[in-house]
Amino acid sequence: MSLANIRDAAATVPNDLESFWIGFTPNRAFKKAPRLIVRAKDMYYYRPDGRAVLDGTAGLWCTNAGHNRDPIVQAIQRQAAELDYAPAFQFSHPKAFELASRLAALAPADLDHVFFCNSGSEAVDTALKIALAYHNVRGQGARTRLIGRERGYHGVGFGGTAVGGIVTNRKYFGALLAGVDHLPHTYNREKQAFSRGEPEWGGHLADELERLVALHDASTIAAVIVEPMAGSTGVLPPPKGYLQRLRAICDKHALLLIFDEVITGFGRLGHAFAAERYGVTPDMITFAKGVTSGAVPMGGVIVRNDIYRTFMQGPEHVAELFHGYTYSAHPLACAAALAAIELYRQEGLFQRARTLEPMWMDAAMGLKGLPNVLDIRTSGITAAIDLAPKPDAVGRRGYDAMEKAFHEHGVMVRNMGDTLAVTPPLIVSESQVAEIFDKLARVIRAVA
Ligand code: PXG
Repeated sequence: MSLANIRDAAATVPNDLESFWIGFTPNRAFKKAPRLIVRAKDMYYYRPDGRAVLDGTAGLWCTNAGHNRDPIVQAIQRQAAELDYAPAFQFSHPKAFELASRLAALAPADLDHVFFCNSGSEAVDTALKIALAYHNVRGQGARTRLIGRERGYHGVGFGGTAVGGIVTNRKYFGALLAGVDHLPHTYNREKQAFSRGEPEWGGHLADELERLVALHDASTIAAVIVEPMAGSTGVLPPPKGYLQRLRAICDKHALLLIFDEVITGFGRLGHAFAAERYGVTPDMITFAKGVTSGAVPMGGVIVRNDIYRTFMQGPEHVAELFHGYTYSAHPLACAAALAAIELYRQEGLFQRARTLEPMWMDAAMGLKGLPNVLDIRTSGITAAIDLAPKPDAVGRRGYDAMEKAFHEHGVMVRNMGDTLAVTPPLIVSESQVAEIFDKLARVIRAVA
C-alpha cells in the first residue's frame, strides 16, 4: 500500500467504535464485525477496502433515485454556496414555495398545502397535531382520540410511537399518548401466503373501524392513521378493497384519514403516492425519505385544501398553527428535493417501477420452496421474505442472513427479526434484480 493509501484508509476506518450508540442496531454485535460504508454511486455502496455492495434496500427505503446522483449533488452544492439557512418562521426563501407547489401538483385531488419538517417521525407527529387542532378550530374540540393499527410503524416520536403497533417499539416507553386505539393488522398467513401483490382476503378488516367508532363514539375521534402498505413490519400490502372501506367509514363519521406515505411515496409503489395506486384520497399524506432521495433530511405533511382553509381565520397578524421546526423547509433540503423530483420526472422512475413490478414479483416469488421460507410478499418494488425462526433464538436466522448477504455476497438487504426486506433504488436493472434474488437464495440456503 502506498503512503497515501494508508493515510486514506486510516481516515476512513475509525479505530474506536465505542462512542457511537447506534439506534435500532445490536451495538455489541455490530462493533465486533462492523458494516461500514464510505462511498456510494448509483446502485452501489463501497466498503472501506473498496469492495462494492449492491444496494438492495435504497439505504433505508429512501434513495429511490440511486446514490450520489449528479443533479442532486450539484443542487445541494450550489445551494450551500448560495443560501445556507433562512429562518423557518416569519421569513422564508423561494425554494420552499417552489417545492410546496411541486409536491401539491404530485399529490392527488385537493391535497394542496404542504407543511415541512425534517423526518418521517416529525411528519407523523405534525399530522396528528394538525388533526387535533383542525377539529378544535372548527368547534369540535372533543375529538381527541387517534386511531392507528397493530403492526403499524409511524416513527419514534411519542405520537407516532403511540399510534404505531410494533410491540418492541412501544413496551419500554410507558403510557405514551392517552386516548389512542388500534385497528387490527391485516396479515393472515393462512389466507394470504404467497399472494402476488395485494391479497384477496382481508378487506372486511376495515369494518373494525365501525366497532371502534361504536365503542368511543365518533364525536371523540379525531383521525385514523395507516400506512397504505405497511413497510417496516415486513411489507403488508393492503387487502383488496380495505383502504376504500376505511375511507368510506371515515367519511361517514367525519374522521380524518391520514396516509403515512413515508415509505410508499415517491415511486416505491409505482406512483408519486400510494393514494394514487389504490385510488383512495386521504385527508393528509405524510412524506419523508424519497422526497430528497435520501440526500438531505426532510419530511412533511400534505393536507387537503379544506383543512388549510379551516385554519385561515382570526386576526391576520397571529399565527394560525403553533407548530414548526427550526429546520422546516431547510434550503439544502428544498434544493435536494427539487432536484430529486425533477430527476424522478426526467427518468420516469415512478413509471419504471410500475413496468418493472411483474418481473420483480416473479424474481421474489422464485424463492418459494427454499428452506424455511414461510411467505413472500411484494408490492411495487418491495419484497419481504418470512423465514421460520430458530426455535431457541427468534430473529437469529434473519440477522445471520443479513450479515452473510453483506459480508459474503456483497448485497445489502434488511432484516426485521426473521423477515428479510428488499427495496432497492428504482434505477435497479433487471439483471441486478436477478442478482439480488440469486444471492438471497444462496444466503437462505446457508442459514438453513
Ligand atoms: N412512517 C413510516 C411509514 C416509516 O416507514 C417513519 C414514519 C419515520 O421516519 P423517520 O424519518 O423519522 O425515520 C418511517 C421510517 C425499516 C425502517 O427497517 C423503516 C423506517 C425507518 C428505519 C428503518 O423498515 N421507516
